[in-house]
Amino acid sequence: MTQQGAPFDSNAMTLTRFVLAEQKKFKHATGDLSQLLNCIQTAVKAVSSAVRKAGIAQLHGISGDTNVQGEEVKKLDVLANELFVNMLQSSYTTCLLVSEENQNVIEIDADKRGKYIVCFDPLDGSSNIDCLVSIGSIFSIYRKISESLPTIQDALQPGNRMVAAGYALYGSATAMVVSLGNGVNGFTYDPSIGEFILTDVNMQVPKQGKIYSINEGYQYLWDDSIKKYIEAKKDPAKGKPYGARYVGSMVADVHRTIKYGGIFLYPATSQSPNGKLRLLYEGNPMAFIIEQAGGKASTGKQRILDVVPDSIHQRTPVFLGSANDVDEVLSYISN
Ligand code: P6P
Repeated sequence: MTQQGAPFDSNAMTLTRFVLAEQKKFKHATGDLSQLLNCIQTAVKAVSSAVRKAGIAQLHGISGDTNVQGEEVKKLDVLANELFVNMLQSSYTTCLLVSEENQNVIEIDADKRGKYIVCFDPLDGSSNIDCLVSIGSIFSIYRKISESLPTIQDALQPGNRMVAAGYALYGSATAMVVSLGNGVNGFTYDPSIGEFILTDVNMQVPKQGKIYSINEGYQYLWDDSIKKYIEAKKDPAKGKPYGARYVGSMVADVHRTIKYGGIFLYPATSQSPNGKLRLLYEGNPMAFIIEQAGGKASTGKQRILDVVPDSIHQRTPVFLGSANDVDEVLSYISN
């Protein structure tokens, strides 16, 4: 009787193996970054499990913060944040954390302190949870630069000092896309073995796309240059119009942009002069990944990774994706 189903790959390249192999390329590597990334991986696996149970939680009459047995049920974004903070702290590799969920930096206890700073959004797009639209987690990693105890300045480094970045996408499958500064690779979660398997080797953003991604509901609040650019995508002087795609979860919109090309825009508006997206745990990590994949990421005035942050929750306009498409929108902005 032959075995049914797909053959079992006894040598699958897991994210864990990939990170260790990357570590071996650097003879002075201590293994701390590998340890940190594996702890992030554990947090993502736990968040993925919680996200996929969310719908069932609703069905079982869980409303508000207690279930039918009267037990406390945490909101998914609160739970995701706790998972990330606990996994990062217990990695013994971090000294300072910046979370979208915490007003202030999180200082790691002295006995667990390491050399890395992690800025993260534990559950980005959480407004989409109840309608089961894809959501994600985003993280970026920096080395401590202060001589002794970590300070807020360690958390306010420009993105061009980033060591690594990645995101998890809780979509039709759970995926992780990671860059250690040497290209971008995508991994898909295989629940049967509990590992992320390498599925997208050396991801590259197409140089030119055919999709634009922006929330058109704010059209009347945009600068005229953005209005003209979007109009030109819809009614080009020559060639075909672009397609419009907007999920409303940055991770989903950016992932599609990497895979298919095109441009994701979250510009400033007359009501939000710095846009909506946060620099430290949305703009910077996504800019790092996009650039590592051959694309571009701009605030409209400068490279996102060159912005020197003033505060940990500051916002930034975002124009990222295919290099030619970003260059084109910048040509409209500068005119
Ligand atoms: P809007 C989700 O709330 C988020 O932070 C990003 O994931 C997403 O790109 C953006 O906001 C969507 O914002 O204003 O279009 O709903």
